[in-house]
Amino acid sequence: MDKFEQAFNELIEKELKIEPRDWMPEKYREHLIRQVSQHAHSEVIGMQPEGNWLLRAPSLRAKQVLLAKIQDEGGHGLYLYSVAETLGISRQEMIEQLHTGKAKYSSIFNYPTLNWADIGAVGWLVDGAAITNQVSLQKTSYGPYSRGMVRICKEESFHQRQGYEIMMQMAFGTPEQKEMAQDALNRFWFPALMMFGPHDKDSAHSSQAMKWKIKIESNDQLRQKFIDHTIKQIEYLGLTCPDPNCKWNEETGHYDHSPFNWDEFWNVVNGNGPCNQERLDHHKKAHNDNKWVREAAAAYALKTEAQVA
Ligand code: FAQ
Repeated sequence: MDKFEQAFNELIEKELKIEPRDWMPEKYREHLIRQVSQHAHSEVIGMQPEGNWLLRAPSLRAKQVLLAKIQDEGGHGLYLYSVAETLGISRQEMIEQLHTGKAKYSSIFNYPTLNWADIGAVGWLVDGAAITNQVSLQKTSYGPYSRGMVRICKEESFHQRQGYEIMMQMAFGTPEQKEMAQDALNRFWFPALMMFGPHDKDSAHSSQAMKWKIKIESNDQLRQKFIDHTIKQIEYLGLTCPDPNCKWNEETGHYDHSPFNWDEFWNVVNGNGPCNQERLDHHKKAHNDNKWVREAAAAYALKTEAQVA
């Protein structure tokens, strides 16, 4: 082991941060580029299922709140692309990897939002799951990613509450609204739990990620944490958990759950979910349609640079 590797290992061991100009193993850099770029793509693609309801929000207030939330998600994508750029990949390369299917984004965004209750379920469950993971990632070993997570988590907690507020309005509304809330919960429960990734034993990257302290808690630990605190929120709403086996277990001190449908998960991850094609087509179209904006901004930046020089 040379002195650079030794210095890197010491920083990891002492739970200090690795910064962009520090020496790092090539595999650590590649691992982070993969994870952070996929995280960025998830934030950006995640704007689509919610954007679907912007023009149909039931009140001006609801529309303003949803618009602010969706803009925040776009902002999170931009922070995260910037984090990945500090590791030596360009934004253009990341977008190409998304468009060619080399880079993934979260499975959850390949499910449709069919009605307004689904917007509540996305904010409550999807942002709730994202926060559970991201609070843990605040302690990740790569400095820019960790600092980005601190800011993102503050905004995500507002997002989770806007979703829960919609769920409360629906669950405490008319019987039809309550039924819609239950139906949204039924459809989003298992896909939200699968956002945490495969079980630890099947997770290809977890073991190394935990050695490098990129991941602080495992997929299963985070999933269990999310289940444990969300069940109480389901009860408060007067709704029923769609998993009949979700019962408190005195021995483990956690809620149990049924086995997940991993075939469905991998099917969605591998591009065959209900909305995969639509999400990617939409992103590609927006990217191509907005080419002139990127060109104009680049030309303006060059002109300003020349004037300053
Ligand atoms: N979907 O070995 P692992 C949000 C892939 S942000 C798709 O366990 P890892 C905000 C994984 O990439 C939500 N693919 O992988 C919002 C790998 O494939 P690869 C996104 C998945 O990296 C709310 C393979 O399976 N959050 O929601 C998924 O150690 C509302 C093997 O898996 C993040 O990205 C999945 N669910 O753990 C926005 C957080 N799970 O890369 C708008 C950061 C696994 O070899 C609206 N990411 N895969 O081709 C992470 O923490 C991790 O990357 C995990 C996966 C936990 C997602």
